[in-house]
Amino acid sequence: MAKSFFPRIGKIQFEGPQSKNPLAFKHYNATELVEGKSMQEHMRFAVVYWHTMRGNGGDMFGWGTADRPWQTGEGTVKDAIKRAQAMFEFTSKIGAPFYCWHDRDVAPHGKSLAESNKNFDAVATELKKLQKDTGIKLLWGTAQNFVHPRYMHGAATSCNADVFCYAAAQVKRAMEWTKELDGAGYVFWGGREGYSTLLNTDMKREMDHLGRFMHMAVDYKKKIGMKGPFFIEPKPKEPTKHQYDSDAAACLNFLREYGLLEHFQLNLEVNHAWLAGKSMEHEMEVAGAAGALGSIDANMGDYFLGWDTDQFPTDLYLTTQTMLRVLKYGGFTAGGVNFDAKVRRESFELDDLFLAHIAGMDAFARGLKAAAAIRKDGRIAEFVKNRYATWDSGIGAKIEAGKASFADCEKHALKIGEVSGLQSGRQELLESIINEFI
Ligand code: XLS
Ligand code: NI
Ligand code: NI
Repeated sequence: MAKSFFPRIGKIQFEGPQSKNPLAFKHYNATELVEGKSMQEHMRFAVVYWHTMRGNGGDMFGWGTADRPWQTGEGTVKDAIKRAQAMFEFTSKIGAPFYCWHDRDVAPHGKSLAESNKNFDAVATELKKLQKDTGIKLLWGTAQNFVHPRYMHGAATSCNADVFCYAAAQVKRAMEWTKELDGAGYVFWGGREGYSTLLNTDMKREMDHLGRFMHMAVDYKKKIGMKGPFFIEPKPKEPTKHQYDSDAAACLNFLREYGLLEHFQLNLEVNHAWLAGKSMEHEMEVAGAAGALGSIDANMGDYFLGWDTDQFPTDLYLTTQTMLRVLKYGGFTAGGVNFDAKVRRESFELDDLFLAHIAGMDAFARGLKAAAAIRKDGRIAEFVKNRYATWDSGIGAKIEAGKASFADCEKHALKIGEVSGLQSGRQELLESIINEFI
């Protein structure tokens, strides 16, 4: 067995709500059944390679702060393999069944595409071995098409066709490895697919290129017999001013316009929803209603900072609302709860990685339990159902069935003379009912 990176920490155990042990779960009990399914199966937690392994706490104003013993060396393939071992040790000890990567988190950039591919192949071969040894699975893979300077104008939406090809080649390889590593899905987050000024941008042409790119990906997926779904991850801004995949509705519109909807679902991220001025539950409803709720990137922002702070999700209202939607739409199949979250710059110790994931996993466990209890209680669902009662019979039912015209509506309105029987929306009551369960 390789050297341990977390020698002082064993496998994190469930100790129950009374426990004061910071390195134990108080609510996440992997095997506990909720609505007939284990917590582990409900949530399908994943640890991310980028923040957890590669994040160093650096920001625009300061150097990295984080103690990360695997971040040593020259950034060689050998170092990357050591880091992979740290990743699997961490993920095993925290008890998450899945992990996620970008190609370039895993292995170093080479001087050419061929060299980058070689690096990636070498580390991914080690990942395969580590997956086998630990039983940890890949939730999704993705290509990092935004860090390198070649992607300054975008990848699939770059003004330069050579860049498009480079990006396609990277996605091709990342898809191959996702398939080889049995990834449950594959993600497209449009890193720099967007623009900063229309003065230099042919937006329609860029969108057409993005549509083309996605069709090429779909074709390649068929060709290699890759099974899991593709996910698009919306985000409205950062790094560009206007990202094309701005929110769930914009992504669905893009997918419909380019005839791609049957091949894609959405991977929704809390902080991205907030940047779009939307709540996570709104985004989930939009995706769910279109049959495209695929997976979630679990994190949260800060109410007072307007950027993607990617904090660990510890807000119980958020996790409850999130799990209410997950349950409403039948649970995850290929997707899961992926912690696209990073510890604060001040939380620089190794233990903080564990503490943060425990906080997030416990918050989701409580959210799941609260959501199940709210559903069992039934008052909220019944309220919503009754609120639409006028649509269940008479003129309402006729309209829903497509059997009424404007003239029929007019006749009905003339007959009743005025609307009576409007009922209160009871928002405050409903909010206090939610509070009963939190
Ligand atoms: C960045 C995104 C990114 C994707 C994967 O804001 O959240 O991390 O999840 O490319
Ligand atoms: Ni994300
Ligand atoms: Ni993000």
